[in-house]
Amino acid sequence: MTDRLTSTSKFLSYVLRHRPDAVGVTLDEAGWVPVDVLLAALARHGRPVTPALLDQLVGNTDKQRFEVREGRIRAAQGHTIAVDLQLAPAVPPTVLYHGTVARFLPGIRVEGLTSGERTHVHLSSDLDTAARVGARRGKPVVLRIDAAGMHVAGLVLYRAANGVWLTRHVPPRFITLPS
Ligand code: HQG
Repeated sequence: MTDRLTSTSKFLSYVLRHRPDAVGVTLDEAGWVPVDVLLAALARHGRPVTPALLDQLVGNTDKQRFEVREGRIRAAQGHTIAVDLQLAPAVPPTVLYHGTVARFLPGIRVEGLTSGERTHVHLSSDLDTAARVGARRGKPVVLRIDAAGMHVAGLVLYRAANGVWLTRHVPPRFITLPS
């Protein structure tokens, strides 16, 4: 991505996941805001985004962080504000992965994976993606999650529009730490 795309993507993520009030917009209960309302608000706050740039962000970025539907936009996942994405529970693949770093392992051993500030724990369907997620914080450690076991135990998993898997909590018994 170009610098402009990256910085715009980060600011839009901030607004649509965490702080819509930063530009004076309100999200509906599922996290949506009309595109024209958002673009006007961004311009008013000195962060103008053209429709063409927005199209690029929605269509072409690596992670498909944003969804556009019927003239509205939302973040596909990653929220800290309370939204109900209205995703249907999904049957997960047998194994999912979570990328983290060694300093979090003692907590994870005891509590499992918790969502922290966010509404959900984020899981990836492939090792490489999980390693990249972990690498944001240091040397990545990839945990193997027994997603089939979670499903059988009645724990609910969701697949966001961009393929990220979401769940409220992963208890320790479903986590294999690297040896
Ligand atoms: C850790 C980015 C101690 C957890 C990424 C993680 C992802 C615990 C951190 C998305 C713990 C939370 C989400 C426990 C979990 N004790 N530490 N019991 N349970 N943790 O950022 O998964 O670029 O909220 O391992 O690519 O790192 O923003 O979650 O390290 O898809 O689109 O607590 O954010 O996407 O960190 O990342 P985060 P995450 P974007």
